[in-house]
Amino acid sequence: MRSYDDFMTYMSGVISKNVSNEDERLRLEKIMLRLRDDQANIMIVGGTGVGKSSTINALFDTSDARVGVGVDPETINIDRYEMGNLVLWDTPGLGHGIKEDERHRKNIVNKLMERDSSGKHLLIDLVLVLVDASNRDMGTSYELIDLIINSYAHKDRIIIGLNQCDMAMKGRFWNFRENRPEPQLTDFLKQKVDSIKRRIRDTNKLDIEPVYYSAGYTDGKESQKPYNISRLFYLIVKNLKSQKAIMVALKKSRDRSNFERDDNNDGGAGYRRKTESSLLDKARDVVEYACEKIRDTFTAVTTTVSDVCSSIGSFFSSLW
Ligand SMILES: Nc1nc2c(ncn2[C@@H]2O[C@H](COP(=O)(O)OP(=O)(O)O)[C@@H](O)[C@H]2O)c(=O)[nH]1
Ligand SMILES: [Mg+2]
Repeated sequence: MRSYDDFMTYMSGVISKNVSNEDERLRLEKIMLRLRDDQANIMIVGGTGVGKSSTINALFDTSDARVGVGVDPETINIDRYEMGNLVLWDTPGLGHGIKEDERHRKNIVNKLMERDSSGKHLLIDLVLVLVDASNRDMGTSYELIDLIINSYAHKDRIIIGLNQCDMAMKGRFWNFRENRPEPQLTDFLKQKVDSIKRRIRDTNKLDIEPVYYSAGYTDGKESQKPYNISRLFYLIVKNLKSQKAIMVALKKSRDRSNFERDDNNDGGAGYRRKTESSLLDKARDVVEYACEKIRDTFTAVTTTVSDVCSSIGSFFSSLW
């Protein structure tokens, strides 16, 4: 039991157990059906070779991904990957020359302002901007970051990832055997994080804490596992709203070893715990939303919430 469908069936079961009125139960089923058909849309944007595809593969189970062909000429450069309730928009960054950049800028802005099918909300639920951690000339990256901050209304749902942190000092001070940075590299990466943070605060009056990580790689017989993907995954879940976070979490990669190495040095346990606790909060939000919609009594809401919280933990644990 780990699909979003299973999850919604389970949630419906728990909620309707506490709804005695037949009419309210029918209304509840409708709400749950609507939530079940919902999708979470994440834009992953960054220059060619920064590691967008590798990051997607490290984070998510892409085995059932359907690749969409751009039909809209305005967004022809954006690749769409649909995996059930999760949709990823793989979007090129800037730095391709004046003419092409102009087109990419338009693509990005259009996508960030696009509405979902209801017309009530923005289509894109979260943006992950990827920057190469070894990048010394940040001009183009800042241009991209500024563009996104200025065009996207959900400022608190912009994540900045510094990928290829293993290569940030040309591979020096990366402990290949233990797959982690040595203190010299950690210092370097922390300085990079701080300088990006400061630049964004000064220019955009916004606080964003970039996260450095490595998506890892496989290259013939050489391969390296990811580092800090657990932290990136946690940030994504934490920043998304209620059911959207759950949809995304249920698409977590089944390869556990992707989530074992991070800056907590505890085999992934710390971020796992934080992610599970965040998911429990999101599940609580879904329950409260559904109960409010059917105008159930206050007692029924609190009973349902505590029912869900006491039994849903194992559902989320099964993701690891
Ligand atoms: N050393 C290292 N290589 C990486 C990392 N992430 C991606 N790569 C490699 O960088 C190249 C470009 O990655 P890809 O995911 O195709 O980038 P995209 O063009 O943004 O989709 C590939 O050869 C990857 O194996 C990383 O964290 N560390
Ligand atoms: Mg790619």
